Amino acid sequence: MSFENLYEYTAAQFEIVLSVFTLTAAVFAAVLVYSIATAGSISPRYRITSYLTGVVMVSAFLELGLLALRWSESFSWNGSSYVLDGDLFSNGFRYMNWSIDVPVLLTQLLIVAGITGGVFFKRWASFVVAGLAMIWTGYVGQFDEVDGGSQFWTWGAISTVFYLWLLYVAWQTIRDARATASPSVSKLFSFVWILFLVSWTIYPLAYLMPQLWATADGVVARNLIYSFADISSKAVYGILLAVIAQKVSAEEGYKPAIESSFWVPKASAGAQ
Ligand code: RET
Repeated sequence: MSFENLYEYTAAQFEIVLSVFTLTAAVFAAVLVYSIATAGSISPRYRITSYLTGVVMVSAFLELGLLALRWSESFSWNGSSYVLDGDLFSNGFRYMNWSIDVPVLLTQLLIVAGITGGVFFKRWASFVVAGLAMIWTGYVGQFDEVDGGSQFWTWGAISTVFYLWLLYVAWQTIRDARATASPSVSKLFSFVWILFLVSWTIYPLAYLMPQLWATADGVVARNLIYSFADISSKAVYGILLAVIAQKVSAEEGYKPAIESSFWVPKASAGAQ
C-alpha cells in the first residue's frame, strides 16, 4: 500500500497535490504539441526522437490524469480535513508508466547520440533489460513501503544495481556522442548528462520518502518531487534532445534545420 493512504490532509495539502498533478499533465500536453510541430525541422535520421517524445508525452499525460482522478476519488472532505474515503490511492500507476517511458527515453538518447549498427542494438538491449528489471523489482519493493521491511530494502537494493548498470551505459553513450560532436553540441550533451543524472536519481529518493518523512507533508513533498522529476526527465529532456537533433541536422546541411535556426544570425546561417 502507498503511504499516501495513511494520513489526513488539510485543504491546502490536498489541493497542492491535485494542482501539481494537473499542471504536470498540462505540461505534457503542451510538449506533445511542441514535439510534433517542430519535428519537420529535424533531419529524417534523427526525427524519430520527436515522435518518441510524443509517445512519452501521451503515456505520461494519461498517467498524471489518472493519478489526479484517483487522488480526488480516494479522499473526501469531512468538514475539517480530507480523509480516505474510497479507493486506495496508488503510486503503482507510476511504475507501469515508467515501463513504457524508460525504454523510450533511453532509445531517444541512442538515436540523438548517433549510435548505429551493432553498438546500437547492444546498448539498446542493455537499456531495455536494465530499465525494466529496475522498475519491476522496485515495483515489488514499494508494496512494502509503509512497513519498510526486508521486502522494501531487498528489492530496492536489487533495483539499484540495475539502475547503476543503466547509468553506466548512458554515460558511455554520452561520452561517445561528445567525442565526435562539435563544441556547442558537446556542451549540450554534457547538460543532458547532468539533467539525466539529477532527474533520474530523484526517483529512488522518492521511493525512500515513506521511511524518511512519514507525514502528510512528506506525502505532499513526495508528489511535488515526483512531478519535478517527471517534467525534467521526460519534457525538458525531450525538448533538449530535439534542440540537439536540430542543431546536428543543421551542421549536417539539412535545409529545413538551417532555415529554422532562428538563434543563428541570418548571414552565418546562410554560410553553413
Ligand atoms: C526505483 C526503486 C528503488 C531503487 C531505484 C529505483 C529507480 C527508479 C528510476 C526511475 C526512473 C523513471 C523515469 C521515468 C520517466 O518516465 C524503481 C524507484 C534505483 C531511476 C525516468
